[in-house]
Amino acid sequence: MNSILYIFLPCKKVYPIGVTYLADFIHRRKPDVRQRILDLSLFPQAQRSRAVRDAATEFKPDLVCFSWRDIQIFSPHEGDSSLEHAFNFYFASNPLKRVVASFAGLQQLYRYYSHIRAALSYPWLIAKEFPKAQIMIGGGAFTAFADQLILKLPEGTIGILGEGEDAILKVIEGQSLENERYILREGKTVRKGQQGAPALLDALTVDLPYLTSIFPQYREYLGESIGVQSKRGCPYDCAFCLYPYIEGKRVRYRPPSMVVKDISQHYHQWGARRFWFTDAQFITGKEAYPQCTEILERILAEKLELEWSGYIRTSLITPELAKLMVRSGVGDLEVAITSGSQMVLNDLHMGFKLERLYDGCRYLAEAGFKGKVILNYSLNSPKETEESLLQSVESYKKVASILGEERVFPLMFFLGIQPNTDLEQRLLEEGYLSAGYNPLMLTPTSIRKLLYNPAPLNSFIAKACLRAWERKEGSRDPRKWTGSLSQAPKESGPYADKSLIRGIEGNSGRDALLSLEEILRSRQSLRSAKDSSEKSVVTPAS
Ligand code: B12
Ligand code: SF4
Repeated sequence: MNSILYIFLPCKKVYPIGVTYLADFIHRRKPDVRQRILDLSLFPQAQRSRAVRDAATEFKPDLVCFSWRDIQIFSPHEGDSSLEHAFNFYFASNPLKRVVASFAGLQQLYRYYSHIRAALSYPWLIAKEFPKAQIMIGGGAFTAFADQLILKLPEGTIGILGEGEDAILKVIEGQSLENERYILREGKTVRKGQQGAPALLDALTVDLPYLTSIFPQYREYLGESIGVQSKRGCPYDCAFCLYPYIEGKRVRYRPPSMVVKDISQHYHQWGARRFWFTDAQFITGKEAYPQCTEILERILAEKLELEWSGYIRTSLITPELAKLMVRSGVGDLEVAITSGSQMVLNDLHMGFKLERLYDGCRYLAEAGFKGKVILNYSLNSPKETEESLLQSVESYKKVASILGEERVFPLMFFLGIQPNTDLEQRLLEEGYLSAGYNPLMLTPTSIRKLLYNPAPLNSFIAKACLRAWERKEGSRDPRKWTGSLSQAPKESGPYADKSLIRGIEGNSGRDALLSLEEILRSRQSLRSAKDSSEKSVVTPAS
């Protein structure tokens, strides 16, 4: 095979780092293979089929590699108005609000299904109009839902779970995929392979001039946050998380010099100033300290004046690392505290101590950190009680007292149940989910289950959230996106995940926590008043 067309399936505009790494990897090993990257998010929906057809006609690829990054549009967090509609639909006491929410919910369901249908139509277009081309597909969303999606794709499509470098190379060379995580449908049978040793990342760098030549749309990303991967894999076991399933548990590091070379090329050649470490976890443990430290030191040594962010375990930040982070340009951070109860955290196998998380925040404050911290709470996790909810409110107050209230933005980020996670397994065993359920099939009942917020605590958590969101004048979802350029969200600050901006702007998470505290305290005082009146009735007889 001599030519590869990469097609990044439409999603909210985000730098398509995965396909850039794949194309670069192939180019280093097979410089004669012609390659082209097409990012469909940058076209209005009505022009996407034509863009696929035109690119395939002009480029004549032997191999078409589809990259499917996102499917989830029902996000379980308050940056997304679908959570508010869902809560209004299930919990609002005003029937009118329920009716309005049901219409909004229907619209969102329609968008969700059309998004999936449209994404599937492009591989079908290639299969019908360019039958000689081999089709491959991979990416985060494909990996998450491979079992369901492979059944909807043209027969013969090679699906790859997780990283795709070696698999694509093998397909071009005509080698067997037996040691890769492939999935393939033959009629009604689905075949799967298991990855042997995962690739080491010691040679992964990006040749930016080459990339620029095969990705003419790169200009649309000038000024955007650029993804950089410094390692793959996460050794933790957080019950709800899919990342170790996607990337593996074994951590593989890229040499810091190569990571910073990537950054520096984008900095000097494209003028990029904002970077996002796309690692499942930037600080994966103490073993990662030397690599993280060297990356940050090199950013400083090369005098790159940039802003960076990523998923960071605050509990692993040391005073030295905090200083380096701040000096090298760390921007806003998203910290998954999840709960203020150590018992709830332990039950979710989060593998960190709250005290260490507070220490990390303290070190950042001492180092002069001036960014925002989004503090994600997954209220109503398994083992949650009224007491543990109050502990979560306290934990917010504690972090706010360390970093300053004006910097800390709690965000309600309910547990979303994802396939191939411990949480899903546990809920299947408990009968909360039924075996064989389809995670892509959204109905009012399944949404209620998948946005994990079970009884008995659900109703007053929802009440607290709705109360807070109403105060902020209801739903104003700034994420007007269809992927088309004209409707791309306006620059709203340095944070890479623009969908979370809504939660920051309104700071409604703080109100939700404080409302929850109010509700819980009044329940407690009602209970103790009831107890004491019962006691006073009982006392004379005893
Ligand atoms: C970093 C990250 C983010 C960052 C991105 C920052 C940035 N500037 O790039 C932020 C925080 C902004 C973010 C946001 C969101 N994310 Co995100 N994100 C990730 C994360 C951790 C890494 C993605 C990444 O860039 N990896 C590094 C690159 C190199 O890998 P890659 O793109 O996956 O490509 C590799 C493979 O997938 C494969 N591959 C890719 N394409 C192809 C094609 C072929 C043919 C083959 C063979 C292989 C292949 O090979 C590539 C190289 O090895 C993943 C989870 C994970 N661990 O993978 C979630 C993930 C991709 N995100 C996810 C989601 C849902 C979102 C959001 C939509 C969440 C939300 N509801 O708000 C948003 C919006 C994203 C957007 N479009 O704007 C989901 C997608 C699955 C799903 N349920 O749909 C994931 C998988 C997390 C999860 N929930 O499990 N995200
Ligand atoms: S939540 Fe973070 S630390 Fe936990 S398993 Fe997922 S990526 Fe790793």
